[in-house]
Amino acid sequence: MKGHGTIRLILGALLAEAWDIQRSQRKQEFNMLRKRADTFEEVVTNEKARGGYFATCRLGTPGQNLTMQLDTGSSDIWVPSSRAAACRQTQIGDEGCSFGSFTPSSSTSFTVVGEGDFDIEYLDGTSSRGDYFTDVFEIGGATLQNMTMGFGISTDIDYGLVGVGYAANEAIVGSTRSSSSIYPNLPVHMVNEGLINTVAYSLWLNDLDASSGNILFGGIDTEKYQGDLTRIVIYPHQTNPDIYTGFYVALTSLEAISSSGRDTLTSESFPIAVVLDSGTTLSYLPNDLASQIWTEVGAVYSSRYQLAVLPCSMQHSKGYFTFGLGGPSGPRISVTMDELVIDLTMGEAPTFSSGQYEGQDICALGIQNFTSGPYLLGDTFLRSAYVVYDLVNNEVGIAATDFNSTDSNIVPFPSSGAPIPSATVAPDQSEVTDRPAYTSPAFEAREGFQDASENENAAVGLAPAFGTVIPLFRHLSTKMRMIRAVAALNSGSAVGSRPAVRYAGLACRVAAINPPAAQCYSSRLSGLRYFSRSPVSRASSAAEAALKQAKELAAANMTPEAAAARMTPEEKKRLSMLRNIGIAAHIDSGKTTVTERILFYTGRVKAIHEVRGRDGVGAKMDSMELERERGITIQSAATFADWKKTENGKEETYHFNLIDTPGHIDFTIEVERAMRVLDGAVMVLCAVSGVQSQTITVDRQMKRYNVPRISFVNKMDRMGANPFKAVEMINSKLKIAAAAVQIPIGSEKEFEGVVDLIHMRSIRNDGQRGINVKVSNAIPEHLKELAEQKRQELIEKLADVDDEIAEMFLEEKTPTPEQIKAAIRRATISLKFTPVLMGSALADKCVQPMLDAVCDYLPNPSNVDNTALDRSKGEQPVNLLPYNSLPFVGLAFKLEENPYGQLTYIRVYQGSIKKGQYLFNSRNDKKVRIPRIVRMHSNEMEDVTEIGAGEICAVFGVECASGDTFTDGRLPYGMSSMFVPESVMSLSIRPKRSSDADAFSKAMNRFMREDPTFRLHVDEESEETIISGMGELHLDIYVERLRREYKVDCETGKPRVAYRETITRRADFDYLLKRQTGGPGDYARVMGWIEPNPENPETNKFEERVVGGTIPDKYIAACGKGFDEACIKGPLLGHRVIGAKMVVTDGATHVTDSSDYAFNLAAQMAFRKAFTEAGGTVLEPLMKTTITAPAEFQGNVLMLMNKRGSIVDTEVGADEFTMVADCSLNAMFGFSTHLRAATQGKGEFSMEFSHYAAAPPHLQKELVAAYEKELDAKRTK
Ligand SMILES: Nc1nc2c(ncn2[C@@H]2O[C@H](COP(=O)(O)OP(=O)(O)OP(=O)(O)O)[C@@H](O)[C@H]2O)c(=O)[nH]1
Ligand SMILES: [Mg+2]
Repeated sequence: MKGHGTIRLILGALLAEAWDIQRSQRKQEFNMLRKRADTFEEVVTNEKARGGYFATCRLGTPGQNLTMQLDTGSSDIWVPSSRAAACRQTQIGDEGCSFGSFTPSSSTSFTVVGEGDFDIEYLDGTSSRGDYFTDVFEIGGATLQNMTMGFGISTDIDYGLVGVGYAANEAIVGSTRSSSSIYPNLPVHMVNEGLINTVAYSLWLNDLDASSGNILFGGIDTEKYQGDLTRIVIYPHQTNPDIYTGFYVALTSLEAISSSGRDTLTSESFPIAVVLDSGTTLSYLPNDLASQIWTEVGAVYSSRYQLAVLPCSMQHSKGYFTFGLGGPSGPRISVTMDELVIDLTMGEAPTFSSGQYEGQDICALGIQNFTSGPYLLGDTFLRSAYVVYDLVNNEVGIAATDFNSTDSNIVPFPSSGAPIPSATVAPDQSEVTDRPAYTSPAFEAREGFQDASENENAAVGLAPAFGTVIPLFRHLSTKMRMIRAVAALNSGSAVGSRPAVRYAGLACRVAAINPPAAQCYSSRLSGLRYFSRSPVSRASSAAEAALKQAKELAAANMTPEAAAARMTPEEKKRLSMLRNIGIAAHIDSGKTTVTERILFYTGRVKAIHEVRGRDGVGAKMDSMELERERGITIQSAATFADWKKTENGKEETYHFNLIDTPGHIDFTIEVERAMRVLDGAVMVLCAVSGVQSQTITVDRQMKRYNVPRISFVNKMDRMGANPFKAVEMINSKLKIAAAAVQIPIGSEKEFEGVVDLIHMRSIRNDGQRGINVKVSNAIPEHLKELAEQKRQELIEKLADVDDEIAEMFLEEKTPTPEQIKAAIRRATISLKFTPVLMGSALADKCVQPMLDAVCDYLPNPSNVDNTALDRSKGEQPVNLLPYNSLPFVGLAFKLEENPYGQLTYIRVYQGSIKKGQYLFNSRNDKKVRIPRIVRMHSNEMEDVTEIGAGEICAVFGVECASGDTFTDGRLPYGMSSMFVPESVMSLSIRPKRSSDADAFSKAMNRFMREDPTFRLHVDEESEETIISGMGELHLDIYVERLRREYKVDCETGKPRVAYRETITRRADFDYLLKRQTGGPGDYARVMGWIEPNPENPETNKFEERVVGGTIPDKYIAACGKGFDEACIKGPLLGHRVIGAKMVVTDGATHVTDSSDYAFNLAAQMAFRKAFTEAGGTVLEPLMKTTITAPAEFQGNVLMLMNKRGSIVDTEVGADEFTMVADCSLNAMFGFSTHLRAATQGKGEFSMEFSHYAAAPPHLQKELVAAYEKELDAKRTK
């Protein structure tokens, strides 16, 4: 059958014309060359715009050229009439279809044999009707007299078809037409005419990027496949075992394989009768199997396109599927992802407008679902399988296609009924009747499928040495790789696209304007065609059903208003007492120390242990051995606690979920994800240093996720402590209104407590570890004036951000403590203000008032806006409300492996979950059972049976990715993901002992799963495993963890910098690619210029300004892809090129030798050649480096810095100075040692990526020379 799911486009007449001329000239040559005795070979061309393989045929006397689709799913040849209405759309000149159509009056041998008897309809609802006629038909050099064919007078398909299926499947069979008997169709006629020996042929479609393949009548070509050709039986007609109607074979297994593992996918329907159908663009499998495939690749169902779609970039995924046919010992065909990601359009690809793939190009997945048979293996499968169709023995021979084949070794079938040459029969085919139990796979491979990005930092799977084999990719020659790489960019991006050539609708929408789906797929099948089941059922696929159900639900009594009205007073109370908070700040400001006090005062820990404490125990929240040793936090840790707050003599219990985050920039992702899910934060500042470099980073993160904060100035016991400086710095540097709500009583060593400016009272700590809080209405006499002044400042600041206070201020009224508190709460929650508290965690002073402030000023879950994206409404944002009675929506924000298994942290946004309940991952609609729910207390956990709306918990046994949304299946919601910063540093790594390879790859997989800023890839050239991350410390920690947690000692290379390349001025190019290699050559000429991209120095741009069509559009797209490809590996160092623009203005083509490939290559070469002239430059990352050290070392530090970068700012405090410099990352390796030496170990520094800038000339020279040497070494190897 033809084109189910075919993407058809109305091609411009120009393009079609060029194509036709080219094809007919080539064909003549070809036929003369390739004709062999007993076999006939015809080149078939992959017409992506029409979703099928086309051959050029000749009809009539004299011959009329027609380009016709080759279809193993039907059995008739038919041609459209030149007068058919469908042809008017694509007409060239006055008459005819662009792919050719038939004019009977111009043929002297035309004879009508069945007037009005021809009537065929295909599975996608398209049809053709008219007469049967006989005439001369030529294909592949074979001429057939009196071939019976259909004449499509009334058709909605504008090209002819050559059906090569069983004759018993002809449209006429079983119909009530006057001459309803079988006639010899093409393969049978070829045998009857003595042209071939048996009714059999082989089909080689080659890979998606190759534009052509071939059909070989009467033989096989042993050069076109790899491994053994295996024979399996074709299923006969269901009710009559003597009749064969289609190429039904048994699909008996399916495996998904990627770098992260391998899954066996199962189906209720195994063994599945699948039709091998070259006329179908995509493949269609039963729902249960298709949905597992979608889960593996992260495809989503688009109701707009009525297809499972995925980002086009998934074509780079290194995962693949292995199809097992004909039982356990039958042929196995692997289909890689680059064969399964199909462009939706020939022009600009549509993009996801929201959701997890927002902004990415949309492609169709090559495997779709049908709710019932016939299931089809179409071109997306057949390209990877070399198939021999033996219609006499009712067998097919299958082997993996050799994409790389350039040779031919044709073996004809010796006689009629001879078995397929060189093929062995699959044993145990009878075992295919065993139906395996349907089980949900663990989706081990899913993670690996997602490794689809193509940049140098991307994880593209582990080196084969570490247990991952990536077949198919490994035997490719260099040329093949080139060609594949072209396709790798084949995402229909904006390059040179003509807006007119766009997505034109699926299957049957060429002529009709937006027909409803049901109409589109309606079945009007005539005759006894066996593919008669209407795919209307497809519209009610599982995914759509879920969306429909969700819509109904929304309409029902599930509105937030309805839920709010139903909310019980207990639930209202529960919510108002809940706080989800994070502690975030600059390195070493005392976050973990503060958290330890919180745990102690709330009774969660019995004793306080210090970070780097003498007792050697370490703080509760720094549970990792490495954290305790180094005295730094590496991973954020979650805990929960109940805080009893007393207000006006009344005690109330608040429930806190709390996350302590690391301060070091290398672990910034931990802060990022905490901020993504928390409702409020405590920003800790050092009383001496105030706002520091990391405070600024953390501030940015809080702002990114709209997180309200209170500020806590810690270390008030330190020499030089000055909380007011910190307040001033928050105002000036973070640009957020801040005012102290306390002032210190005593300072430095004499620091004893604070004056609460709101109630004008003093607060001191008392008892063991300050466990008691003593409040007194007496303010020390010497502080009264300062307290009044600071209270006034607080009110004035509030007046700036709060209308109510502003009004009172104007009216010169003094607000009451309650009014002040209410105003602070309003202003804090609306992100306009932060109240500043102070104390000393280490000295156990004034932590409790900070906890009261968390209750007073930070929001409860119902005070913050959390939104999800409604997939059923084009990803429209919808508010989530933390009511238990609403359907469940939660976000998995962090994954962690612990001794008990995979732990997933979930923030529950609405609804609740119970232990044992099922949830659905909204990314892939996969259902998971939640066997265990816990609340985390650092590395310990407490089991709970239920968790309510607004809470944070962790669950076991859930396979997902960080950032996945879970629902209870009632809402089609997803949530936006978080920001993941770029990594700037990488190093090569290798386990010292080869026996550690398994443990190494296990560890790496885990680290990547847990930490999105940690990436791994294998350098294709050196085959080295390269890890990359946020900095030296980040990578160091992982190497150390490998050693400790996995007992794997590693050798690491020198840390490397992620350089970039760019151009600085315009340079013209005129490049001619002309190669002749015996067969068809390569010819492309491109002219234009390259220049720095004026719009964005970080991105590249391709522009087409060709006038007069010297380069046709399709080659323009190839040029664009060539440019993109050239930018991946820059000419200077092989690093990515950024900020370049290529403009193509002119060029030339050759009738036979020009191709996408040639233009792609020409554009690449042109770019590379012009690069030097355009001032090609190496860019290096500059790091914003902040150094703080005692003032006496300023001179030393200045000397250190002079060599490394330019100083941006220096601030000299009482006894410390802070220097900010933009430094070359390259110069900063080993800096900590130098800084330690220069400051007697008292200096500190932090580093954060700032921007890319030109590397100094001497460094560029050095780098380029080293790269060239490396290349030379490789060439001579
Ligand atoms: N003098 C003084 N030192 C403190 C205070 N609070 C914490 N420290 C010390 O500061 C150092 C860092 O404390 P941590 O609690 O680990 O700081 P952190 O912010 O959690 O550090 P990272 O998580 O690594 O960013 C430790 O040596 C603490 O003992 C304080 O109030 N006063
Ligand atoms: Mg810490």
